[in-house]
Amino acid sequence: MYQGSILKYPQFMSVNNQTPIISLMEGRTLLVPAPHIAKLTKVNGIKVYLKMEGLNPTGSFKDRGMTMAVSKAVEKGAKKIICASTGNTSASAAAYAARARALGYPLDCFVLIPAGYVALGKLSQAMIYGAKVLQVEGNFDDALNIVKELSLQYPIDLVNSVNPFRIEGQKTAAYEICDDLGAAPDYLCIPVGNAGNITAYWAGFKDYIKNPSARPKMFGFQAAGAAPIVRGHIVEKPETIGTAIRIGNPASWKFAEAARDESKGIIDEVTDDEMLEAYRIIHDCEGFNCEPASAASVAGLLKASRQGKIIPESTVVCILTGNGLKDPKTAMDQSDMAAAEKTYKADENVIAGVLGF
Ligand code: AN7
Repeated sequence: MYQGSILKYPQFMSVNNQTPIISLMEGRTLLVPAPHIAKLTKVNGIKVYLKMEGLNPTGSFKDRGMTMAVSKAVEKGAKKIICASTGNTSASAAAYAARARALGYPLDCFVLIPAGYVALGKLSQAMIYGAKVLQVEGNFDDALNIVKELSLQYPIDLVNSVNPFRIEGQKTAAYEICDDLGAAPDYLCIPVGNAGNITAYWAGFKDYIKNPSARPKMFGFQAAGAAPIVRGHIVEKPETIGTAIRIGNPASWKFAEAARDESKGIIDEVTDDEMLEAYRIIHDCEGFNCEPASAASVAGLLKASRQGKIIPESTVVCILTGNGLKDPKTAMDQSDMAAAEKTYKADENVIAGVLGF
């Protein structure tokens, strides 16, 4: 029986028989073909797949790292964990702390989030999972600085991706892709925020694919209003509709650059308009879902194809990092609200008329 992402690939994880595995059966997410997006790239013979990370237990890829971080925290007897978050990390940390408590380990979870910039679905998850949610008057980068300091000064474990166990756990998505395709893809397109995930995927491909030339090129995409790696300097006031990646000073900046350089990839930016267009395409033309920031991977693929950076006959995997239900507000804002709010008489003939019969 499937026992979660750590026990699926224990040879690559820092666990032993003594480690209490705190799992919610994360991982084993679907890799689905995206023929419409493939067509839009206009690249001959291209195959495009979406890795549906929104299918994880709390609806994002963070669960893969959190199962490791929380298992290791519990192993060493931690009683409190803390993180800063644009939303998904907080939902995941809160859920795994609840799971730890269910298994008999007392573990309190504290999360710092930028006031007013966390999608409702994520905030509600952190709350119902029993975390203490503190909204700070600042952005993610401010919150991360605070929790880093607190974890140095007080007995509280940091579960942001600066925690190496988070990155280690997130490598499992790369293994799954290789297992599903029978090889690594040629390109891996992925949104970049704090840059932990691109770091983890690259480490995962290096673990799994011994021949360097058989590893994918890493194509990371930041939001244009929050693109410090692209610009080469910290962005003091990051802004983007993809609030998950509204980050101006990524913790894993150097590792992301290494992933880019070692794989002969790129880290580029996509505008909010490009992200929203891809967000619509993923829903309306493929039938799959994701949150706005996740669509940066597909927006990036479309941009890179226009620029001739994708060679014919390639296999491309785009990571859809989070579930579309996390952010109902953006979905509604992108839709025809006037039409949705109009009401009709409960009458068959009236409705038939509206349907155009
Ligand atoms: C849906 O939850 O940083 O480059 O605090 O939620 O590894 O940071 C979330 C990041 C992409 C970027 N897609 O990944 C947090 C947080 C979604 C995300 C990213 C995030 P990283």
